[in-house]
Parts: sequence; C-alpha cells; structure tokens
Amino acid sequence: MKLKKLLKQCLSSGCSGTIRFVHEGRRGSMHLRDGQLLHAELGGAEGEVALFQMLEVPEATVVYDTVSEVAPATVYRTVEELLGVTVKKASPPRGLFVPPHYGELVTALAQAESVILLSHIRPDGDAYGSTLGLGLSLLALGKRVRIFNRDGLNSLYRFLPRAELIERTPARLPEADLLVALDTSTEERLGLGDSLRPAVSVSVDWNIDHHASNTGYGRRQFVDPSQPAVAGVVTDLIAEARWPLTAEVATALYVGLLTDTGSFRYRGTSPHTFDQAALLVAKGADPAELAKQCYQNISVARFKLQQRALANLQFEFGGALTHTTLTPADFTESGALVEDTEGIVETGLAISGTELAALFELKDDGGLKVSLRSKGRVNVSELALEFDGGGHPGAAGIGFKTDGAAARERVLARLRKEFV
Ligand SMILES: [Mn+2]
Repeated sequence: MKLKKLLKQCLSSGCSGTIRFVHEGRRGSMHLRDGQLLHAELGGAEGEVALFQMLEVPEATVVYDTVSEVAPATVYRTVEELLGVTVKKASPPRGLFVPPHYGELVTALAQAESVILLSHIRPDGDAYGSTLGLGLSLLALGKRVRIFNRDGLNSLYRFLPRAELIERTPARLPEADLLVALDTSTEERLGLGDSLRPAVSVSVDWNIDHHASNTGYGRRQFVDPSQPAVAGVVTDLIAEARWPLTAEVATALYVGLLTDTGSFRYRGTSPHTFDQAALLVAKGADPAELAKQCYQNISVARFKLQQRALANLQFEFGGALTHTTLTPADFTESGALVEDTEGIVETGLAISGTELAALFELKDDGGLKVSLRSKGRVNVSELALEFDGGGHPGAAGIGFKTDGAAARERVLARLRKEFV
C-alpha cells in the first residue's frame, strides 16, 4: 500500500502508533496518536522535509508502539494541504521532552553493568511493579541492580515476586553506571532529600514516566503520557529490546498496569493496554490471583480508616461534589498508616452523578495533602496546578506544608466554583 494512502487512513480513523519503513536504505517513521501526526523522520531529516519525501515511498509496514512527540505546527499544515484531511492539533504537555524511540533507552540500559532504579514516595502498585519488573529483567540479563524507594516496601505489596529486592533508599546512593527514576513526576517526589546533591555528578540519568506534569528533571527523559501506567512503558521497552520476560517480571508489571488503570477502568486505558495485559498474562501473570492480592487483602486498620472516611463524606451540589477529611486522630484511633489512604478518594466517585471527589488529609505538622479525582468533566490536573500540585486530568494531588486547615478551605472554595 502506498504510504500516502496509509497515512490518510490512519489520520481519518484516529489511530495511534508508528508507521515505520525502510526505503532505498533509508529508515523512516511517522508517529501518530489519536489521529494526530506527532513526528515524521526519514534518514536523518525531520518534519516537513521528511514528510514530503516519504509521501512518495511505495511500501510500508505498520508497527504500534505508542510513542508520543509533539511536532512543529508546519507538519500539521502540510499534512492537511497534501492529503486534504483535517488534522487535530495536539498541545504540548508541560515541561516535556519525549524521545521518539525506545532505542536510546535500550542502549543505555544494555550498556550499563550496574543500575539503580528509583520510584516515588508513598509508592503505589505502579511504582513497585515497574521498578521490580524492569529490575528483574535486568537481573536476568546479568546486571547488578538495586531497587530503592524512600518508603521501602509497604505491607500491601509483600506478595510481589522478589519483593525483598525493594530496599529503603539509603542516605547516600551507592555507585552505579545508571540511575533511573520511574513513575515519578518531580525530582522532589523521589524523596532523596539531599542525597542527590552531595556529589554534583550524581543525578538521574533517565527519567521514565507517564505523568503529563513531569518536570523533565532527568539528564534524559522518556515520558509518555499516552500510557496509563509506567508499567506499560516498561512492558513495551522489554518487548522491544527482547529482554527476559519471565513470569516474575510479567507479574510485577501486571500489578502496575492493573492498579494504575484502576482495573482497566480509567481514561487512558487503550487497546494497546489490553495488548500489554495479554502479553503479561501469556507470560505467566495470573489475573484472578493478582486481583485478589491487590483488592481483597487489606488490614483491619486500613478498613477502619475507610469506614471513618466514608462516615465523614460530605455531599455538595446534589452530590456532584463529594469530599471527606481525615485528621491525625483518624489515623491513630484506627491504627492506620499514611499509606492506608490509597483508594479512599475513588470511593467518593462511586455515586451516580458525582463529577469530582476530594480527600483532605490534615497532618500532624500542620500540613495538608489533597487528592482529587474526576469522572471527566473537570480537569483536576489543571485545578491542582493552580495550587502547585499536579497529576493527570482524572487524578491529581496537592501538598501544603503549613496552614492545612486554611488551605483546605481555599481548595474547597475553588472546587465549588466548578459547580456554581
Ligand atoms: Mn504510575
């Protein structure tokens, strides 16, 4: 099929993926997302020049690998003129640089003999699953791997294969060829304090993430907001590199995919997500067992904290806005830990007609943590940014170090504005 015809079809059907080909010894590729042309390159040329040349290329094969890159506006205009189709324009995510291929990341990891993997404070299934999945695959390749998290391993995820590999981050990181951060939108969320700073030479070499709010703090970034879990990015990376995908690797990655997509329910869950899940299940991840471990495995203390959160739940605007507040007393009296709030805010969206749910956690030290969830009408990422928070359009958070009670009122007043 002529590449020109293929591209026209892809744009009009709104598909995502990469058209990759070789023509007269020159490699070329076009990256598409949701019917948008994101990037075009041919034999070193990029953008408009490459596009003109490649539209005359006779043969092409399609490879789906969900890569995102924001192209210059000229490429859109040229596609519209040449093909006579309307092209939607993607707005560039904040602070992002997305490399067009997994190639450089694969090379960097392949060349390293020792690798440190880091993820965010208050880790979730994706933080653990992505670091453990990548770590186990790299270990199987014979590399020396350390997996650190500031909060170590929390009890909920003890069932993960080789979970003992997840260590509490030491005050000073050991030497390694490569320092890689996963699932962490800002350097601060790595929770390293000053341990990145003592030696100026120590910094994050690769920042692998899927949060559109990622600040691009690594020397190199691989940030793909089209992926609903960074475990999906790692799945594609391992598949592309043909690295070991053992049952243990598949299990860890499946847990990341399962939890970050809310059991394949959240926006961002795409056909490709199910391709990834199918691959991981084929390689040995057990969906029924892992669903049980992830969702029917909580402590009495956590359940009691959930009871309190539900008892405190407030309904406003006929239930369109729900919010609940937890105080330090709720934690001490239930015996729950800070990590036990996971999943509570989503409960506030369970009601028919609810658009926006908020969880306020007042801290011992006067601080406040806010978690926001939306069913889609309200972009909570934008709301959170107004208070220097961040996240995804459907799930975002804000942190305040002081004056928690007053900050709660300010955020609440802002949330109410969405409904008046
Ligand atoms: Mn994640």
